[in-house]
Amino acid sequence: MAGDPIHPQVHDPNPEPPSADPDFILALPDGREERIRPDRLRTLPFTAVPNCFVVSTGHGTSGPFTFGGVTLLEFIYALAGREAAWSQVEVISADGFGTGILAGELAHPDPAGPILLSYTLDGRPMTRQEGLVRLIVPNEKDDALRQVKWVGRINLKP
Ligand SMILES: Nc1nc2c(c(=O)[nH]1)N[C@H]1C(S)=C(S)[C@@H](COP(=O)(O)O)O[C@H]1N2
Ligand SMILES: [Mo]
Repeated sequence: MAGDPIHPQVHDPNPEPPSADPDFILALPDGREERIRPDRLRTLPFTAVPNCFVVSTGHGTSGPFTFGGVTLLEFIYALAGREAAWSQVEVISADGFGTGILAGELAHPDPAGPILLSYTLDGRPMTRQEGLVRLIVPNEKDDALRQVKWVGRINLKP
């Protein structure tokens, strides 16, 4: 579907951040919205995932990288509560690029590693150009259509 940020079948990666502002919005299943500052992620449990690759049809494969941050599941539990009812999560950047994740992907992580809201790359903070906060989907090894840089909005869908 052309222009659908959640299903970009092919994509030329955007190298430039859409803005300097790294805050992002969390939309809860009931429609309430909260603005999240990236520093907030540092107060949540830290997980590092080694052997991650960013596989671009443009510039080829880069990595392996160790990305670190909070698992998307821990983030949702901390901010929305463990009892919140949601079946899908959309993670979207202000440049109009995004991906959808099913609850089951978070409940049963792939052996490659859990899906992360990542803010470190090989042990140092990610630059804004690199994403600053970036979704990392460790089992995506043949494309980078889910490795969303510059997370701008997380929508929890009932
Ligand atoms: N926000 C955002 N994230 C994105 C993209 C983009 O255009 N915007 N491109 C994707 C694609 S197609 C690729 S190949 C990788 C490139 O990541 P890199 O710039 O770290 O190499 O980012 C992915 N994440
Ligand atoms: Mo790509």
